[in-house]
Formats: sequence, structure tokens, C-alpha cells
Amino acid sequence: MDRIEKGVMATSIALLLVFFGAIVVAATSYGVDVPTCVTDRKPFVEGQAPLKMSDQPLRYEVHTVARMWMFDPPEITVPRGAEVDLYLSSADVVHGFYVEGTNVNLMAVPGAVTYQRVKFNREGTYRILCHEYCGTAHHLMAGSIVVSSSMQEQQ
Ligand SMILES: [Cu+2]
Repeated sequence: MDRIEKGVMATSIALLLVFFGAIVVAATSYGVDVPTCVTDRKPFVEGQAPLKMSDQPLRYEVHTVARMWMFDPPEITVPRGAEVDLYLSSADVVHGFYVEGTNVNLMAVPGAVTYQRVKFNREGTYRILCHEYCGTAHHLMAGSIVVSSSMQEQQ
């Protein structure tokens, strides 16, 4: 084997170790969550407004259904600092669920429930966009998460 080839191989192996180490550090130190498919939840076809979980003051659970060409509920309101457990399913075809300004990027799959936890520390309106082509009105498929300043605005 040529000396240059050995150098390229050694560099490749070193880079692989660096990238693998970066993944391990991101997963353990920075709390990077990989969206998971939730197997213990039955798929649902009706959306549900944020439910306040009694065990923690700022913990909410939201059930969102994606269908041609809307999200149900279309608008989700939570207070600033809320930690939201997002459960997502689809009533028809595969859709995407991307929340601008966050790392939420899920697939809505018929017959399955996907899940991600997200914390909203900044007030404002976060757009929800479908990022999976789902038909002729795909480009109109959007929703929003409104993060308000106080708990009084909650139900
Ligand atoms: Cu779409």
C-alpha cells in the first residue's frame, strides 16, 4: 500500500472517530433528542388542545393530527417556559411537521404516532410547516404555536 493511501486511510478513520465522538457528546451532554416513534400510544385522528400535566407546572401534552391540508389544532397556545410533549399522527397520507425556530422536525405517519419534547423559552409565534409533499395544496399546509407571556392566557 502506498504511503499516501495509508495517510488517507488514517485520516478517514480519525475523522470517523471525531464524528462518532461528536454524536456521543451531543447525545449525552447537550440533550439532543432524536424523534422517536411511540409504540405505546394508539394512533388518533382528532387533535387536542394543550393539556396541562399535573405533575409539573409548565408541562403540556399536545396531540396534533396532520391531514390534507391542515394541522388539527391549527393553533397551539402555551405559556413562555412551557415544556411541550408533542404527539403527532396523520389522518390520511404522510406529512411533515416542522416548527420554525426550534429543532422540532417530525414525520406524521398514518397509523403511527411520533413524539418530540420541546421547550419554549421565547415568546412569539412559531410557524408549523409541512415539509413533505402531500398533494396539490401542500404549500398551504401550516399552523402555529403561540407562546404567550403569562399563564392567565391559558384555559
Ligand atoms: Cu405537505
